[in-house]
Amino acid sequence: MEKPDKKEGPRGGLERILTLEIVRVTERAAVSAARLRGRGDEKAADQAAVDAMRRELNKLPIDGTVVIGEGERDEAPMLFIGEQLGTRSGPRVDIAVDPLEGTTLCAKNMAGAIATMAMAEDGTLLNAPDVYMEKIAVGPGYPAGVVDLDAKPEDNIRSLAKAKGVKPSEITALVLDRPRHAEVIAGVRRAGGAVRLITDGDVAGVIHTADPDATGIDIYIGVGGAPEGVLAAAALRCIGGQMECRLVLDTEEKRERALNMGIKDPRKKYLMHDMVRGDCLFAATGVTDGAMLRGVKFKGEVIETDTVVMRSVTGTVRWIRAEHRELEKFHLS
Ligand code: VTB
Repeated sequence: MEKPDKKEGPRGGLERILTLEIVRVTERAAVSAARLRGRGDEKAADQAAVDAMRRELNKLPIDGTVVIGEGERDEAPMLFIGEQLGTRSGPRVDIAVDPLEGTTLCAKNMAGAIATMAMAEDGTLLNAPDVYMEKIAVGPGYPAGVVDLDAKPEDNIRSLAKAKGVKPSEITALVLDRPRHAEVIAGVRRAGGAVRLITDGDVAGVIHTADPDATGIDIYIGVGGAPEGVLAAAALRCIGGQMECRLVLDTEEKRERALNMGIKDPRKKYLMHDMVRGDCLFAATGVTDGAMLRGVKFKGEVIETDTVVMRSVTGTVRWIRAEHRELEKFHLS
């Protein structure tokens, strides 16, 4: 008898067909948010992306549960953690969403806003509360443990340079431009490394490390949102690389919230495979033009979108430039 192919589902892995389905989801969210680029209204742009993403997710043949979403039920009317999505007739899956990653970037019409989501086998995504998370990430091709979340930034830069076979001065770290990162930035520079600062958008920031030749980024270091951390881990799991993270649970209230989500050790160091334990899919569509993806283009009769979609089972990464001609589907008027 032929063995069921793990790569094709339905018994194992995620259905291959869902790869294209999640592209539709991020495309719709990106188009809806893009209509509100540069209006200075973060909330409205985020809400538009949420509505579109939810509408589309509910059409998918899945029995999905939001594990990374817009917040808990009482604070988010849609795509809240625990919300059930899909037609409920397909495979059970965990869903992580960030309908508009970089709301400020979108509101100010600055580079790098994306609509993004990940889908994984049931019960395999870390259920992270919406708190800060310490993160360090590098791309594929390095020995395991080449960088360490608990090491000094300068030591990580030196270790990475050695593994890459270059001088520390040829290493560039991507860091969110925040006062809390003063010491990280100083440490990278003390080792001789360069820093590239971003104002927002560390999901794409982590993904940049996977292709240093193209992006000029070797390592991501810093404290960002935990939901963004899990989404980035899903992407990196598809394309390869290493990531280490720790939730910042610095108050009793946060520790309590985490405990309610099943997190018993508040100081646990999560490796990529702890955050995304099973097969997963990841997709992101550009809202504004960015280094990774082009933003949505409104061209009268045609809307263009630019999406990357990844699948961990095979490691395939697809870049999908789409021209949409049936515009009613975007519910824009
Ligand atoms: C990061 C970044 C996001 O939040 O996670 C950041 O990737 C962290 O929070 O795009 P602070 O802004 O409070 O520093 C975002 O900027 C927005 O979600």
